[in-house]
Amino acid sequence: MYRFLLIGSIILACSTKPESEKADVQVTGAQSSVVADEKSQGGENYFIEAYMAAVEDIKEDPSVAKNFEGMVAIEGSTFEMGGDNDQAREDEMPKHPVRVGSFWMDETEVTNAQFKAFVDATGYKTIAEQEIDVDEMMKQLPAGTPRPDPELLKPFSLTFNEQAPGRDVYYPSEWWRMVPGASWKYPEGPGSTLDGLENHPVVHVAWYDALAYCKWAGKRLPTEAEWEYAARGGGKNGVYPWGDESINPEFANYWQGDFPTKNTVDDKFLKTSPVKHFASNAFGLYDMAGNVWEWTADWYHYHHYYQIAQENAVENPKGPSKSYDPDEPTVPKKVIRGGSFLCNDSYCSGYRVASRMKSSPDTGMEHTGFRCVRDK
Ligand SMILES: [Ca+2]
Ligand SMILES: [Ca+2]
Repeated sequence: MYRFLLIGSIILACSTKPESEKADVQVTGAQSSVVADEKSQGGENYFIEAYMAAVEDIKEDPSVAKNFEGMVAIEGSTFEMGGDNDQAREDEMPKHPVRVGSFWMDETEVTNAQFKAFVDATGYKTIAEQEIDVDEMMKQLPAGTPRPDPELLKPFSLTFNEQAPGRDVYYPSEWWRMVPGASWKYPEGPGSTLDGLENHPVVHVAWYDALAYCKWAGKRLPTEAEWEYAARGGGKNGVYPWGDESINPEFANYWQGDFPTKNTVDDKFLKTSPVKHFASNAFGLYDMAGNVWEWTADWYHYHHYYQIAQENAVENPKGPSKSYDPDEPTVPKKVIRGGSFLCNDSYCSGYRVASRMKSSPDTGMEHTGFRCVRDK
């Protein structure tokens, strides 16, 4: 999903598509080429400049930055990064040696209470809460594109909707719904609250929002390599943070049943769960499998491991300079890790320690959060 394209596609849909297709948020090549090009990776379109400016405005809070409570010290080492079992996808290959330095990592995903403390201190507004600057948007669309109905461009975020059973194929564009007013504060949209969710991971945060939080806290996002090393908890070739035993509802918050039509909720959580509900891995890190996906610092590139794999361990890799996702080649994406309450073996198996997924950095979703690290 790519917020910038979603908005662009709404505007273009208003002028070029029949009524019946207006709700279709599937990104097409034609739309993508109009509103996104390589520049968007360099932060040169208006929106990304604005997002980065908001991050730059955030000041580190010295009292938070000195606080190591809730963080785990991780000793650096060399490990084998990449796919371990027959579920591994092409982008997890080849497995290759990587050396990461020592660092501190948040033992849990950043919670709603923690994110609220950040917002209270800084007044930061997440991307999902921001009004869309239609004038700027129009400048980046073909001349003559009609102005959209402002009602269609209210701030929104994406929530998941279980699908009716009985079909052969389902598409993400159908199970994700643009909900006006949904944001980290109102995870299901207007009327929903965070009551009782203080200790759940914050969601609907875009990569830039995560960056802003990390900066305030004197932290940073983990690299993809740091994240995988941490998830493995010192294990060598384990498939999951706990080892090789198949996932079951006692180990993590994921999706039991048929995705995306029937969640049997054997783990008791339809959506997010309180952090630390499930056991930690050997490093003392919680929810490295499931609950919510976690942003990493790195761009996603499908062939990245082939590009860097060598016999000698790569030192502290920081990801490729450019993103490439063959599914949506014009959309730059960051790596997300660990899977979410929506993952199961029939769909993404994202809770495997080597599993890679990707998401556009301007887009918050109901199943995506983050945790931070600090140099050691
Ligand atoms: Ca669940
Ligand atoms: Ca997680």
